[in-house]
Amino acid sequence: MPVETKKTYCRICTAYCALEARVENGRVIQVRGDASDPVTGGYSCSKGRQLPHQIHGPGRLRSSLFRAADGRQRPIATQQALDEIADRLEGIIAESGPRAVASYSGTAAYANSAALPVVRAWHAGIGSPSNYSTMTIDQPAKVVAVGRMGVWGGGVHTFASSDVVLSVGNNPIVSGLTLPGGVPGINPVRQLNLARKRGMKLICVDPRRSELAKRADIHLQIRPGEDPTLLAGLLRVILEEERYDADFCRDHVAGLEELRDAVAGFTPDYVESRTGVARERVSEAARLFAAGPRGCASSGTGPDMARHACLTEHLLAALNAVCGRVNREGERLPNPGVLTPKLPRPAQAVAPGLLPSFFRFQEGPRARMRGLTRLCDEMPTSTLADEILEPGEGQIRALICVGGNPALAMPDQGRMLRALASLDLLVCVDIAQSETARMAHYAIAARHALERDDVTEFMDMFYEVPYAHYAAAVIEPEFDAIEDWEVFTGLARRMKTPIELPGGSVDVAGSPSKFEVLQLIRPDTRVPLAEIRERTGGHVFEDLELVVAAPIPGLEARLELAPSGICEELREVRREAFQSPGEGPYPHRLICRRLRHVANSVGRDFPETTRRGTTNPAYMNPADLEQLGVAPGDPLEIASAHAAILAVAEPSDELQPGVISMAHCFGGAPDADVRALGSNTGRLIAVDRDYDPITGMAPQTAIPVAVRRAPA
Ligand SMILES: Nc1nc2c(c(=O)[nH]1)N[C@H]1C(S)=C(S)[C@@H](COP(=O)(O)OP(=O)(O)OC[C@H]3O[C@@H](n4cnc5c(=O)[nH]c(N)nc54)[C@H](O)[C@@H]3O)O[C@H]1N2
Ligand SMILES: Nc1nc2c(c(=O)[nH]1)N[C@H]1C(S)=C(S)[C@@H](COP(=O)(O)OP(=O)(O)OC[C@H]3O[C@@H](n4cnc5c(=O)[nH]c(N)nc54)[C@H](O)[C@@H]3O)O[C@H]1N2
Ligand code: SF4
Ligand SMILES: [Mo]
Repeated sequence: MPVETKKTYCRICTAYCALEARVENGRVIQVRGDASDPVTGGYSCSKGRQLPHQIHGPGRLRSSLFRAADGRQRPIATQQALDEIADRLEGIIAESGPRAVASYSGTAAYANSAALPVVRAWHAGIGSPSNYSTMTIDQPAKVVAVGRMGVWGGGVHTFASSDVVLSVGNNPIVSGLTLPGGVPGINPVRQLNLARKRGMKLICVDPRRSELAKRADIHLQIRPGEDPTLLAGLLRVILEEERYDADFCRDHVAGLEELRDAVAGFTPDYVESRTGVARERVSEAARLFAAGPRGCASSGTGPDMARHACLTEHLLAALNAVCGRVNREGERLPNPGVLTPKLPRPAQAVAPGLLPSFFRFQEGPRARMRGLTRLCDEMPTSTLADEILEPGEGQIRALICVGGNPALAMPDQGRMLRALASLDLLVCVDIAQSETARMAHYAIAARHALERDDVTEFMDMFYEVPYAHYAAAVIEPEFDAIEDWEVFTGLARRMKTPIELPGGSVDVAGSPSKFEVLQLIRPDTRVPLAEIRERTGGHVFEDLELVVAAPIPGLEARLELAPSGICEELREVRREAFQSPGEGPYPHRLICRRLRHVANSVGRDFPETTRRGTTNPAYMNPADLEQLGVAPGDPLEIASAHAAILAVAEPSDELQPGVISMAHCFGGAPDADVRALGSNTGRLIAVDRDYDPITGMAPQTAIPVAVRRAPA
């Protein structure tokens, strides 16, 4: 059998690296970065290069399973499983109403270009608002910030055109995360080096000397969770020293004086005492950012997992707004979006009321707890466990998980495990025998990314150039596996409910192809989907030209610097008692991080990971370990006000004393061996304590903890 080489892209993280897959006998035997790709340039990481193991290795879910009367999971034909699931869903809806039927879409559902829209449309079809996803436990604060301030029609300055970049709690060199104006996660070191060569300056705010911080011109090694104070301090310097763009502010922002008043108390001395960043460094960073002339402030998960995340995101957007860091009328946008509808990009603020429902909150169906509302077109995921556990009208009885692993990923893991175990029906659509799949009544064997078509739609607006990649399936599955979205069209066919997409209804009675469904999801792309599919590999559509348009008359609006709640929250932060390091019953701060060799819960069984050791170490400053009398590799006990976990100590001089840096999505049962499985930081979090009043997120970083040697 000859070996064929086929082009595709990796979907483990959103860097979407273009790959060449070597296929022999219908199996992927090797993948490598595609050096001919105009954007990803041959880059790949060890996770991507281990895709053959993910597809063909022992962790793969090679058959759908049902839970038999004896409690064991047994193989079942997928279509038979869908018959039975549809029956049970109909029964639950008849008894308890459609709200009792929920879904949770995880990171892998976002990587499938048809899954999310079909899941949402399926929910609309059955009349259930109970769709959840990782969006509302990840960075919903960014969505809230747009929903309160409004947004500039012409967009912020791109990385490639920036003279200065302020990156807060984002480590794209490891995470591959790309956000507008931030350091791109695609071939990140190369992109950074190119930018440095043209003189770009990087300011990095991170409690850890991260891979990105090591390459920054200024690293502000902040105390965990103190971003609002630092950013308010930066704004104060810029406003006080009149370094902002007064012309832009006069014409396009509102609330400047209120904001100025609200940040007045964040004096350099106060900022230094609270954040641990020397006052001179704060001023230096503020002046460098304000000097621009082009640039962008942006963030990753770090500050968005902390308390006051919505305020932090607002202050970042305010920094960009007061410095006028937006594309002006007549400027050419380097990427108008290949798969995005042909809408104009005007040089004006767009008011929150004109934005799509995705950005709205405090309207529509409400969660039954904590006064929370829909956000990002979904119910807030922090309430999912309680919506399952809490009796009464609207209680969730059935949950379909697709491309997610809530048993390990969810903050407040104990609560989520209890909730999952209490469901009348748990369905898990996964490629692997995940922790959630093992708990399910039905585990549905899904097609792997390389066994299906996809297009780079999630990243479309985040690329710096008009790039798109349509990857056709590289191989067919060796067994009975189904596409994620086909689970929902299959259920819709059986339940006789519609699936309406922007381009029309899905023919659920027939068997539409992925391409047809993608066309219904994106009926109005700048480049026709068929044209993107015709190319093998990724392509830059050079001819796409979009110039920032003149403002649309009648839609005048201003970027709102001081919407309701913001100045109040700033004053609240200023009044808050804050702890100095080492004080109180929980003197340490546990911060979130990503590890290079795993993506959330994915990759823990990859050969390179298991060679390295399978735990998620608790990284700490060596002086802390010495003080605790703990040697590297020894077990530690980490206790929050909610729970305690064991973890394996690992010295790291990237951290200041008092800080512990640990990855999430590890661990097994509470009493499992931490050296073999790692430990679950989500256990330390209580979703009903200290949560954000808009997003419902409880802090997933800067968690106050006490650390000691593990008791024998
Ligand atoms: N304490 C703490 N908790 C956190 C975080 C934190 O920083 N700290 N981070 C949070 C964040 S940002 C996120 S996004 C969540 C992640 O939460 P999840 O998305 O729930 O977790 P993942 O491990 O990414 O789950 C991916 C699952 O999809 C499966 N999969 C892979 N490919 C496919 C496919 O093609 N089809 C299907 N059906 N399944 C597939 C994998 O086997 C895996 O089981 O965790 C959150 N939890
Ligand atoms: N290798 C790998 N890649 C991944 C993932 C993975 O698990 N592994 N997960 C994927 C997912 S779901 C997501 S959402 C993205 C996330 O992508 P990123 O947001 O880039 O994630 P991290 O690499 O954890 O970077 C967050 C940084 O924030 C810092 N930080 C922690 N607490 C604070 C704080 O209070 N303030 C500030 N300023 N910084 C803080 C951490 O030290 C860390 O360096 O990555 C994705 N890519
Ligand atoms: S996991 Fe690695 S190879 Fe795959 S897209 Fe992300 S950076 Fe690229
Ligand atoms: Mo995430």
